[in-house]
Amino acid sequence: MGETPGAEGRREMLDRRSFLGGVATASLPLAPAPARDGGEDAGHPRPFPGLIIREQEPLNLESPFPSFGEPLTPTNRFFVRGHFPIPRIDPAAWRLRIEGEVRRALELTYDDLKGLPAKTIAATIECAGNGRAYLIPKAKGLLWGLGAVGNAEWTGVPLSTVLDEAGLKDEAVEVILEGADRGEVAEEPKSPGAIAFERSLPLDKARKPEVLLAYRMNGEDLEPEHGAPVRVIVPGWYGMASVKWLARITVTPTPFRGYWQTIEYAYFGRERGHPTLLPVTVMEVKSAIAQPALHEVIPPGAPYRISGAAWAGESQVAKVEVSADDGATWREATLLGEPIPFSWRLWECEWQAPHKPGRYRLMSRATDDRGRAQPMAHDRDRRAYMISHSVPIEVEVG
Ligand SMILES: Nc1nc2c(c(=O)[nH]1)N[C@H]1C(S)=C(S)[C@@H](COP(=O)(O)O)O[C@H]1N2
Ligand SMILES: [Mo]
Repeated sequence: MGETPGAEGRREMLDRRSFLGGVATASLPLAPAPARDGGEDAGHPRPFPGLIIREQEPLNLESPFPSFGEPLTPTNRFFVRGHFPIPRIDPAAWRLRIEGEVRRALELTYDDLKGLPAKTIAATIECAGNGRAYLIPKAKGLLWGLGAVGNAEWTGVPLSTVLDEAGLKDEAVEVILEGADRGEVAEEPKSPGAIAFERSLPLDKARKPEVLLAYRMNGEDLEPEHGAPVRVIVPGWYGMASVKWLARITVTPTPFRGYWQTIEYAYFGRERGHPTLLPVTVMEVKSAIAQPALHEVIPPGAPYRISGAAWAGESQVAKVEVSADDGATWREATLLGEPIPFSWRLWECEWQAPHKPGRYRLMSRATDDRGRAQPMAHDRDRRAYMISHSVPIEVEVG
């Protein structure tokens, strides 16, 4: 790059490194489409056995949610969500540009980034379309069941470290995070030709210490499917904010209105009653039942341990309750382990299966520490995103 501001900035950064030490609907839940095993396909490498293929190209894989029982989702069971073909990027050739409303444009190599002080954060990532299979009427888009969510440990450099190095100008209001993946959205609403996957963060979130430029997931280098060599992790926000294959950061003087936050991943907020299209951001409070699985057969009269996970975006899960009588009565579940900010909380609840054989519907509902309760029905203003309502799991006692 020669003597560009980028090269200058990079040198400065390296020199200063040492200083940086510092009830939804009346009807029954729909079973998601029959699953194919993510390890079955002969033509593709198979790092992901046991995942459900929702789409082959671009690759979209769902976790088998009923098999969850660990606080951390193993990487090879973590859902994969992509809009375009996966770019394969040689870490040695990777460059991250930081430009726009900054005092010094920077260009970082993989080694530059790895030389900066890193931290590790456990964070739950949920796709904003998770649970879409349960919407009635049937929604457009990928029909995820319960498993477009996972909890992993992410290691990387806070985005704020890099923004501080570049120096934000007074005019700066947002950062656009741009992935290296590109393509044309062929179905309506179409994109204006080939576009990148990119999302913006307002500066107040971009500067939060939890937002990372991550290069490791669960202690290993990122897999290509999860954004190698470097992705953004935006704890507390729906997955679309956590841009994979990060290539460029552009600091802007105005809010960004790109495709992936206006046409897609946007919902209707209400400002003084006027519906206003807003980008999807913070995760809602939500719980889901992992065990029993849908249509599981349970012996009558026996104790059964219902279990699952609950998460609440930027707040904490305060309680989870379970109902076996369509919401007439609720029992408080036990929250397991300790609360970890931005991470889901596993929970369990003993249930005495009825003696009378038949079909029963189990529901869970979470409440967060700000008093927000998980809704029983999907709010239409959210379109096909932020699907957080309680999904009943029907089981067969007999
Ligand atoms: N560059 C890029 N980043 C992306 C996406 C994408 O298509 N391209 N998909 C987003 C969406 S919608 C989600 S839910 C998460 C999923 O992350 P994962 O595939 O590691 O589970 O990545 C986000 N980051
Ligand atoms: Mo997503």
